[in-house]
Amino acid sequence: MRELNVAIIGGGFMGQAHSLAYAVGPLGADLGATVRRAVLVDNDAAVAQSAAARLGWAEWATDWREVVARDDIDIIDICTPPQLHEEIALAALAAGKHVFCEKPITNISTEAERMVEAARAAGVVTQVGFNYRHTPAIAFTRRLLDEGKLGVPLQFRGTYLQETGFYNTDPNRWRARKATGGSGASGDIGSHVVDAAEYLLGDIVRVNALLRSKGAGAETGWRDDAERIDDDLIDDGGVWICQFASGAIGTFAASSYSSGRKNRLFFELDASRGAVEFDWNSREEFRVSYVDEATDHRGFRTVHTNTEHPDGWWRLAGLGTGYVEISAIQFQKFIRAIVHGDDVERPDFAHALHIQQVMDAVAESAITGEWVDVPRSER
Ligand code: SOE
Repeated sequence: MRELNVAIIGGGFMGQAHSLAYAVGPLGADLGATVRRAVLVDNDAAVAQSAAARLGWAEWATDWREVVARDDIDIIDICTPPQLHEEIALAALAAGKHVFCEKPITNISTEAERMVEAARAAGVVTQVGFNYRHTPAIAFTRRLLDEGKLGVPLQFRGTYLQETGFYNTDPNRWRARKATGGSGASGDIGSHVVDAAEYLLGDIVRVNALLRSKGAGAETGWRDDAERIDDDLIDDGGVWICQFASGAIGTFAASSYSSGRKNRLFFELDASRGAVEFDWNSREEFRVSYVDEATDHRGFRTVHTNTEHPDGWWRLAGLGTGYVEISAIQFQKFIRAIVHGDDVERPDFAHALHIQQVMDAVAESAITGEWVDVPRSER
């Protein structure tokens, strides 16, 4: 059987999530190849050595350029801070590697445009780590839309709330600076709910946003402190409204200062024949309502996902499809695309470019106070 050798660049939090996904993914489905955790790269030798041993990588290294050039490596998986994504991806694409990149694809969409062009020229498989969309309940919502069972989407209301801001207080961590992290909660976690929205409803074409920055003082918002918007001020969250190309409309909220919220990605979707409600904190189920329900049975019903649903992990509903499983599912799709040329929809570089263009528009609108158009995607 074909063996695919992976080199992962970055041995931190997402490096661990990806390592678990590589270990579990091939056991959960026939991918047509084995996946070998060949090299873990981190610029800190001690981190690289300990993470490689702990996460089951055959080798460790500190020089990503040397690893990208190796003929025995088939896949480069980028788990570094986003300001490094473009340089590593362009080198890996030039070397003919398939590239998986953590989100955001980059901090600014002009960099992402170059990555999309290089990927097209290289003719390889690319994907970005918008993993929540692979949750069976979200993938099934997309199936209901595709089959017309929900009718025409009317309104999407999505939120992604965490309380990490209160506890991740190191001012020197890369996420705390715009020059390295690119944005605060709006791009870091807001991009996930934007991806879910575009996966379900298609392109967002314009946005209007308010962002708040802790650095701007607790009582004021982003727009009131325009002079405070420097290269390194990041948002602690924000709200924005949008219009989709389909004519549907949407509202979003993202915050890393939502006390008590434990990684709560949540959305409601209203459509002409029904509605869906999803909460990552109850991810084994979702709630659906159909307009044409019998009059004495109208209202939301709770559906529990299992192998009846896309990428359902267990026949027995309620066993759990968590963060490792959705990351394993995303890699199953990535590997199948490499081995079999599967054209199943995946968040490739071209899709991730559009997400970045939406987030760039959110950041611009938060400064100008105006509606900002988003280029149509090239998907
Ligand atoms: C932010 O706290 C974060 O780690 C995101 O960066 C990830 O993309 C998300 O999956 C979990 O939360």
